[in-house]
Amino acid sequence: MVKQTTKEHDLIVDDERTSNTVAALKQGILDNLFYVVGKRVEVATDLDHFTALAYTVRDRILARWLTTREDYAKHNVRTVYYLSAEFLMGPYLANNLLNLGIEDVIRQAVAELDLDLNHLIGRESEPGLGNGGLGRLAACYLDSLATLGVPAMGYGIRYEFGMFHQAIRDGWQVEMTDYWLRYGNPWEIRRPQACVEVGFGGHTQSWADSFGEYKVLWSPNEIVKGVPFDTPILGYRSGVANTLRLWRSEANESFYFDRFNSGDYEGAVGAKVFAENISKVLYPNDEEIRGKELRLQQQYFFTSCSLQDMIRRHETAGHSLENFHEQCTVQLNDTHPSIGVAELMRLLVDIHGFDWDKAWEITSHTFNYTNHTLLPEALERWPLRIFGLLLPRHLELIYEINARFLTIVRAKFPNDEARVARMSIIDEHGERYVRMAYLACVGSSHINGVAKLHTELLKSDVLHDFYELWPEKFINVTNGVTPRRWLAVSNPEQSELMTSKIGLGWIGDLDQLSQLERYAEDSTFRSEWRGVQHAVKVRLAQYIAEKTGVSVDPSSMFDAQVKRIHEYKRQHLNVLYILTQYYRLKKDPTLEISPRTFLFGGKAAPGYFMAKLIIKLITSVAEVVNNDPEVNRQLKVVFLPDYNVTFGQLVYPAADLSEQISTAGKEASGTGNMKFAMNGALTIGTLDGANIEIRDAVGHENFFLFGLTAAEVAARKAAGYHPHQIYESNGALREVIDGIGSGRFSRGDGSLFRPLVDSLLNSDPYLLFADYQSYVDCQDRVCKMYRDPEAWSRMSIYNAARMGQFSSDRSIRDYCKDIWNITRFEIGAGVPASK
Ligand code: Z16
Repeated sequence: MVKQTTKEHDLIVDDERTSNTVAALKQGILDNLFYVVGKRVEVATDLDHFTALAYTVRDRILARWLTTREDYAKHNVRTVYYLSAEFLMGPYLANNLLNLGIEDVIRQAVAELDLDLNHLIGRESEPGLGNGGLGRLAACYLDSLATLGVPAMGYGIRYEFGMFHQAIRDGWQVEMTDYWLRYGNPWEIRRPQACVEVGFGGHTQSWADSFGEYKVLWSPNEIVKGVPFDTPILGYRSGVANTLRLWRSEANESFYFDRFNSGDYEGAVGAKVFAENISKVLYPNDEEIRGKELRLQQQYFFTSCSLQDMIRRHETAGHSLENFHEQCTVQLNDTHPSIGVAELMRLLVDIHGFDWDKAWEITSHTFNYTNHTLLPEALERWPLRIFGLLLPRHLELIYEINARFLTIVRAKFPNDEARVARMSIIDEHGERYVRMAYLACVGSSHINGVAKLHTELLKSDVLHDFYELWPEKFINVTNGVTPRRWLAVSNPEQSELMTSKIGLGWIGDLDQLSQLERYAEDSTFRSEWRGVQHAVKVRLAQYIAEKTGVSVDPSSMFDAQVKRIHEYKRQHLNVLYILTQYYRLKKDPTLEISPRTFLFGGKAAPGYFMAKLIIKLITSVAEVVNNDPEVNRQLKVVFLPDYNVTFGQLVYPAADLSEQISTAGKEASGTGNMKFAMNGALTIGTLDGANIEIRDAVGHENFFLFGLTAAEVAARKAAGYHPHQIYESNGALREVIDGIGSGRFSRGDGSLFRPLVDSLLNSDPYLLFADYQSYVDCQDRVCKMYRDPEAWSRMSIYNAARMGQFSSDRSIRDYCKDIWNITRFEIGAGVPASK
C-alpha cells in the first residue's frame, strides 16, 4: 500500500499497478482493453474504449472499497441501510472521476491514446432503475452518505429492464424496453456467495412446542434465490466507498431439479419462469400504484433478501441479534419496502425464536419511514386476497401487529371506534386491503416528510390520526440534491467560474457558495456569468438540433419544464400560457416580447391516458408554433424525448427559467426545482413542496411567485369550485381553450383534445383555471425582467449563491442527527466531513 499525499487530502493509492500517473493509467486502459474486453486497439470501438476506461477507474476504486469495509468493521459502527425499490443512479464514469480526483490525469492519459474523454463519458448508458424523484433522491443520498463517511448501504432491485425509453411518433409517446445490460456493466460485481433464499405462497401450520410455546411453520410454494450485485459508491474525496447492493432473482437449482426429477417438468419450468420474472422489469408508474401481484413479489423479494443479509452481516460481525437495532437502522424509502416490518418480525420470531415483545422492540426501533406523496391514489394498499395468497405468514403477523396496535389506540382514545376503524392497518370498507403506509407508521420510530409544507400536511391531513397518537414520531427532512453530479459534473463552465472566485470548497460544503453573493453586485462578474450561461445554452442547442432537428436560438430565454408528466404538475398550464402568447402575437405581430424557447421533457406512465394526451398537446402546439413565421421568431416549443439523468445534466445548467407550477399541496417536495436554482435558473412557481423553502432562501424578490396557496386550494374546493365560470369570464382563457377544443392545433380534429378540455371545463381537479390569470401575469413579469440582463443576472447569481441548504449533504446530516442517531463521521480512509 503506497500512501500518496495530495495538497488537500490524503488519498490511498493502492499499488504501482493502480497508481494515478499518466503512464500507469494509459497502461491500465490498454491492459483492460486487451485482457478484459478482449480486443486489440486497432479494432476497438468507442464502446470498447469506454469499457476499458471504466475498468481502469474501477481498479482504482477497489482498494478503498475493501478498506472502507474493514474500517467500518474495526470501528464497530452503526450502519444505515437505505431500502429503496428504485435507485436512479445515472452514468457513473464522470462522477467517479470527480470523486476520486483523477479527472485531469485521466483526461491526459486518454488524450495520449488519441481518445477524447468527454466523448467516452458520453458512451456510457445510464442504469435507469427508477421512475423519477424518489429514485434519484436515493442516488443523491448514497453520494452524500459516502461523502460524509457514514457507514451505509443501499439495498434495491437489479431490474433487468429499467425505465422504458421514450420515443415520440406522430407526436405521441411510444415506449421501448430499456435493456441497459446489453453491453455489460463494468461497475458491478456479482457476489454469488452471499445469495439468500426467499419464499412465496404456500401455507402455515401452528403447534405448541414441548415448552407450550406457540410456533408457526411457513411452507412456501416457491423458493427463489436472491443474488446480490454490488456497486461501489464513492464519496467526494473522502476516501470512502460504500456499497449499493442490488438483488437479482434467480431460480433455485435444487428446487428446480427436485421437480424436474420427479417428472414435474412443467412445474420445474414454471418455477424457473416465476423466479426470473421477479427482478425482470421496473414498474413505470410514479404516483399511482396498481395492485399487481408481481409488484408485491418484487417488494417482498428485495426486502427479505436485504433483511436476511443484514442479519447475516450482524451475526458475522459477532453481535447478538438482541442488539440488532443498536447496530442497524433501516430507512424505508416510501412504503415499497414496508413489508419489512412483518418480515423482520417473522425472521426474529419464527426463525430465531424470539418472543413477540422482544421481537417488536427490536423491529420498531430498527425502521424509519419516509413518505413521499400526498396523492391518495399513490398510497399503497394491497387487496387482502392477493396478499394472503402470496404471503400467508406475513398476513397473520400483520393481524397480530394490528390487534396490539389497536389496543394502544383504544387505550389512548377510549370509546372512539370510528378512529379505530380509520387507523386499522386493515381497511375494512368494502373490499379489504392492507394499508402499507399504516404498517410503516406502526413499525417505525420516525416518520418523515420531504419538505416543510409536506410534513405539515402529513400531520394535519393524510396521517393526522397517527400524528395525534404519536406526535413525537413526526419530523421533517427537506430533500436535497448532490452538488457533485448536479453542479460540478454537469456544469463545468459555471463550476470553474465559481471556483475561480471562491475556491473548490463549495463542492464538499455547498454553504460556501454564499461567498458568491458579493459578486452579484459586480458588473464584470455578471458579464462573465452571462458568458458561461450562453456557452452552456449553445451546448444544449446543438443537442436539440441533433436530436429533434429543431433549431433554437441560444440567446432566447430557455424556459424549461422537465419532470414526469402528471396532471398535478400542470404541464398543460404552461401550454395555456404559450397559447396565450401565441394569440397575442397573432393579433399583433409587432408585439415586443422577449424571445423564448419552451423546453419540455418527461415520461408519462404507459397506462396514464391523460398524461399521454398532454404530451400530444405539447407536440401539437409545437408543430403549429414552430412553423408559423408570424410567431416563430419569438416562440419556440420543443419536446425532448426520453428525458433521463443524462439529459437532465444538460438541461438544468442551460435553463434561464425553471417551471415549478404544481397545484399547491400536491408536490411533496420536488428536487428538479433545486437542481435548476443551483445552476442559476430563476424559478416561476407556486407555494408548493420545497419551492417555499427555496423562495425563502434565495429571497422573495428573486423568485417569481404565483397562484393559490395550499390552504386556498382546499378552501376553493370546499366552497364548490366551478371552472366553467372562470372560462366564461376570462376572454383570453376562453380563446385558448376554444382553440384547443376546435382542433386548431390538431389539424382540424376537434375530438382529439376533447377529454382534456372537458376535464378542465367540468372539474379541473388541479385548478388550472383558478391559477391561470395569476400565472399569465407572473409570466409577463418574467418577460419584462428578462429584457434587463443586468437585473436578471443579479437575481440568477443570488439564486445560485443561496442554495447551500439544498445540498443532499445537509439532508443526510439531518437524517443522521434527528433520525439515525449517528454522530460520528470520522470513519474512512480519507478526511473527516467538513463539519
Ligand atoms: C416519486 O418520484 C415521488 C413520490 C412518489 O410517491 C412516488 C415517486 Cl416514484 C416524488 C415526489 O413526487 C416528489 O415531490 C419528491 O421530490 C420526490 O418523490 C422525492 O422525495
